[in-house]
Amino acid sequence: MPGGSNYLQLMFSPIKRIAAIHDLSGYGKVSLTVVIPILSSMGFQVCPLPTAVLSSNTEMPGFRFVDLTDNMRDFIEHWKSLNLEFNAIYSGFLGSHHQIEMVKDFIEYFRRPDQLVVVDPVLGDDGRLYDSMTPDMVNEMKTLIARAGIITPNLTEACALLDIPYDEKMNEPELKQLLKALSNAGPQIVIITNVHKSDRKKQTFVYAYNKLDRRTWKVQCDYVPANYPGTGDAFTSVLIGCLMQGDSLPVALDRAVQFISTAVRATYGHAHDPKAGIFLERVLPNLSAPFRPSSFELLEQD
Ligand code: PXL
Repeated sequence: MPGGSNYLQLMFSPIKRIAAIHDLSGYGKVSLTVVIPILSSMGFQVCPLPTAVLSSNTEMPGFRFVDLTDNMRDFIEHWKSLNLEFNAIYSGFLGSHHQIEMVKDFIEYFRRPDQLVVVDPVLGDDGRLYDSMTPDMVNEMKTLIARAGIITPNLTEACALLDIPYDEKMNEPELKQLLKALSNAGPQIVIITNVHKSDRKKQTFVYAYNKLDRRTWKVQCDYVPANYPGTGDAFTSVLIGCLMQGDSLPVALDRAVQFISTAVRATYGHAHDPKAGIFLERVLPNLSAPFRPSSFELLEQD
């Protein structure tokens, strides 16, 4: 009978399974309401482990919040008793150092060969840490990224994880050093998002380093003068889906960047509160469309 403890869940499974450790926000597209539709429409089964339930994302005034730390412990025990196995583990925004520790234990317990372990070390943006982030959490996050295969910090988070001052105008050799220093902390692939260049005020870039082949990639992002919460979650979800579909790292980066850019453009023209996030449903079908890589660049190896 399927579901029994000896059932070969992964080897013969027609569908790959992803444990997604994020919050669930009722309104304003972020976290699980972004992760689940994207990865489901790319053909993967998402098993959410909610860290908290909110009435809306935290950008909305007056949001309500229920912390699920204690329930998480119990849910994980249940998953252990079901002998669940995952092809990927993906964690995002975490609410306390206890939750970060729990994700570390989760990875240790559920680790298996050929598994993608992706940690988005959500700590801050634009040079400052979010109000809820304590020094304890930053330190705990340093030990969590050591257990990941892929991390996707923005520039602010990359600097915080390395205890260096945030410098918006970092040049390319400095960025390469940052990528390598982070990969020396553990992860095979380090992806830094939201990098601005001093000479191109209106453009942002994604940089990625794979320590297996020692190659560094750069992808340019379109500029649209609006900030939507949840685009980081969408970027990392598409990236994971692409890698699990068999794309190379640069093609996965390119597809993720193009998807976000299309989503932002599809949203921007409407009279819409940016705090509510992107109109994801309008662009989800793009994830099944044929893709033409267009903007990735290989940087010179040192
Ligand atoms: O990763 C974005 C995010 C996740 N979770 C919550 C948020 C946001 C961004 O605003 O409010 C609750």
